[in-house]
Amino acid sequence: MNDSGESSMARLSATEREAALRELPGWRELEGREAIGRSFQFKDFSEAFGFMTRVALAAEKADHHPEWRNVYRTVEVVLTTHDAGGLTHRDVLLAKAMDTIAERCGAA
Ligand code: H2B
Repeated sequence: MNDSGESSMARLSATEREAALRELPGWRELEGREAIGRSFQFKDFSEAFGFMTRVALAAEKADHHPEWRNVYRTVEVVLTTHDAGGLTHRDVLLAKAMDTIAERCGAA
């Protein structure tokens, strides 16, 4: 793994988590768990599932996978790095990718 790959697997410090969240409006820190979460709303199930399909391909490519739950047009996401026991740069990257994909999929 290269340098950025290695650093992407290091747990973020509290200061780094704060800085990362400032760049991720809409995301929040979960209580009692070192993880971030966000809820996405789409027009209907088809758009929500389209979003999940695109994210799934990106997640598989990055070998970093979301915890998520879909109810009709809502997708609730939790990101953390189990391998590191907390939040890492990988979660921040996936959160940003999800925001970009959601915007393209017409998220509210
Ligand atoms: N996804 C997430 N969100 N956290 C991980 O720690 C993680 C993952 N680990 N996807 C990966 C896969 C790991 O289990 C494999 C073996 O690389």
